[in-house]
Amino acid sequence: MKRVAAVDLGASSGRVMLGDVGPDFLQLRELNRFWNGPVRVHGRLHWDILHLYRSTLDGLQAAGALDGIGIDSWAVDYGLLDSDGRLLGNPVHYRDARTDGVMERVLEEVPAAELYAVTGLQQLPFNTICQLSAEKLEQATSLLMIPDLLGYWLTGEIGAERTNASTTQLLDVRTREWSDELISRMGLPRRIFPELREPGDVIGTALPDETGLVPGIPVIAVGSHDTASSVVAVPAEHDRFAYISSGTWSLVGLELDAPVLTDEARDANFTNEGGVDGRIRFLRNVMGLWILQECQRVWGDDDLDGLLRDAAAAPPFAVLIDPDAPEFLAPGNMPARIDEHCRATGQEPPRSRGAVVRCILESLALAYRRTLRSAQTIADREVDVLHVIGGGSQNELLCQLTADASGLPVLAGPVEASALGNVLVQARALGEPLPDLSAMRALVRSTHSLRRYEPQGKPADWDAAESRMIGTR
Ligand code: LFR
Repeated sequence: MKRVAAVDLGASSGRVMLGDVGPDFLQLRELNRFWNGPVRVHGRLHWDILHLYRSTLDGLQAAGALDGIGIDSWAVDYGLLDSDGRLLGNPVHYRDARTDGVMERVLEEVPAAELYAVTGLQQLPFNTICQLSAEKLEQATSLLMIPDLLGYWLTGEIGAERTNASTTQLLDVRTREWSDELISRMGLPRRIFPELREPGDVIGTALPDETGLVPGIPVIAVGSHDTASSVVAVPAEHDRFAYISSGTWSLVGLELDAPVLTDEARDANFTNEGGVDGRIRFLRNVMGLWILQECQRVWGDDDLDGLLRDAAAAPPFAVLIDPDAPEFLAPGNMPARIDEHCRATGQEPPRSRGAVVRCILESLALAYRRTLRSAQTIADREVDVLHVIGGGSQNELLCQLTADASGLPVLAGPVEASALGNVLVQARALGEPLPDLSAMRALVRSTHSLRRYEPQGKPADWDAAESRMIGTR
């Protein structure tokens, strides 16, 4: 039996979870949960990285003795260190406007086809490559992705874990090494890209004086991209599955053994992110519950259950939006943006909160349907079950609409998929007999109950809705 802590930082909340893992045992207990989100200072959106670190330490200190600590977080963002190993400025939030228009400049340096051939990554305006192009790097000696930065503060060791490094758009998807050629063509200093590490590598030992933790706890690299960790915990029984890692974002796709780098994959903006055990996460970012979260923030309404009840009672297919439209990316007045989007597409804006929520969820379900269909065609892989994991798996209305829209049975759960993937990879590194992903997934299956949603309603209604929906980016 191993006793490990998972630090799992999402865009809207962070948590430290205690994981007990044994041959037939897998259990999580929450040690600390804390707010996370953008902090605007002089017009720039930042992460409050010291609050995240402090809250992480609070959780870890509460755990006492541990066999290991693993850290995962959202991707693409980073901290820069100076030559004394100190943080140069507060990490900037990927939704900040500093990358507006930068992608176009990047593509002038390296045409899209070449960039895709090397990295296999979807074109998103906030990829690290774009952020670095909007950054002053003269004083920087190291770039550390968020989990690597916290790992460095805990242990003093510098490095770059591969699954998260794969989201920078500067890693070669085939060799899984930094692409020196891209780095040089982008005019970026090679010195800032640290040595790569693999999920399961020991980063170092947590420094007791610095951290207040019990001496001798190893900090272990996991799938440090939260989506990589959550895909580890997909409780799949066979290969014919698709997944939606559902939270602030909906990451919709397949797990593959090798990247798909065809023109078709690039045109459909599919990404080939690095997974644990060298797998490929062939997926697309769909805007996700972010739009709903922002509506709730603007309304000052945290009664999600009430909103979902109203949405369930609202008339179906009244209005549809393209959730991937760029105007939904930045924080702001989402209900007003939805109204504007509706007017611009010749639709009467929704009149009640329930109708707005219905519109968001149906539009997400349609985006999932389209993404799942093209993933199967492009990767030439048929699926017969859709796993929905992460916080969004608790949203019953969304799960049902997802089953209806996709025509696939949905298996919902586990909720804490990233934390589970995190503790499983640690447990294996510490010697628990979990030889491969199937063993880890079998353990999740036997210890967590899933909820099944069968497709209902008329498929023709969804066909009609899809033909009404305008294109995606
Ligand atoms: C999900 C996630 C996505 C990534 C986005 C931004 O939490 O990590 O995979 O595209 O956040 O980093």
